[in-house]
Amino acid sequence: MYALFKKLLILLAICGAALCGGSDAFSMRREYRKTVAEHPEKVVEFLASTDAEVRRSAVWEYYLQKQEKSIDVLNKAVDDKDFMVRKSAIEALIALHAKKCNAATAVLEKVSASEEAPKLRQLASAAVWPFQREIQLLRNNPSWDYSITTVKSVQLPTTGWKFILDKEIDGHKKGYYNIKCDTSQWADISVGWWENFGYKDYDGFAWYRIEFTAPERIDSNAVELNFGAVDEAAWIWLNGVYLGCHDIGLAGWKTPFDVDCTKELKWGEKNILVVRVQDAADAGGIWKPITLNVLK
Ligand SMILES: [Ca+2]
Repeated sequence: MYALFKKLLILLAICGAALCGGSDAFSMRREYRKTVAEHPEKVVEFLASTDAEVRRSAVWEYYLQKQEKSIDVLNKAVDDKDFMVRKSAIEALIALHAKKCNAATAVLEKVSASEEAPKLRQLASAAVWPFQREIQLLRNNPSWDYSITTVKSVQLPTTGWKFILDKEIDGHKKGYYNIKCDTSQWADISVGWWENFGYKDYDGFAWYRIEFTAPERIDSNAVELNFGAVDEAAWIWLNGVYLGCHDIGLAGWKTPFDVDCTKELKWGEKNILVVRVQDAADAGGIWKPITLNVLK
């Protein structure tokens, strides 16, 4: 009987410690706030807290205290398993990037290429990716009340494309999208997964380029390029002008999308379409045909 009573007492003591002690999230956060308020330098002790909210606060506080000297901590935090911790780290990096901190820019470029959450990748990209343009499709134009008909559809060539890998993720800095880009070192490729054209197991960035002749001018209200599917993300230029991107993460590999090129298309002439593709996993590339749609 006494043994049972003793066991019960021990059990009560354990439960009491769990309830009042320092292991639950609220007390961890309380402990963090109290400690950092009294000893700001002790923030480093909380960077690896098991509580994500404490980690997030600590990363941000560390950045506020150390500014440029917080790069190593931020570089680590962008790989945190928690979305909000990564978001705080990216926001701190963006603030440093705005102050011309090159190390922050370099980390953001890495994040904009490797972050798995599309929202965070776009947040980083918006700061460092030099091309920004929202895709405005005729059907999404709020001032367009009329029905839309496709008056002509032309499928772009599926063969005769030029292709180059972009392992350093700097093709845009090398001007791969330019009309006059030297493509003598680019390989030949067709529409289809690049794994089928000798790039087995390649995950990363690559660029595609095709020359095509547009139809003679047709009376129309808009011209759009429809991409059947690009595995997984795509950034598009027509005749050297950025049209926009399709970047919705891994799920984007099979999703058709459209981009407007009403102003950029050269009717009845040669046009140059350039597509930067990112593939993060499995097969990659422009694997379904692209169609030019003339809308009225
Ligand atoms: Ca893929």
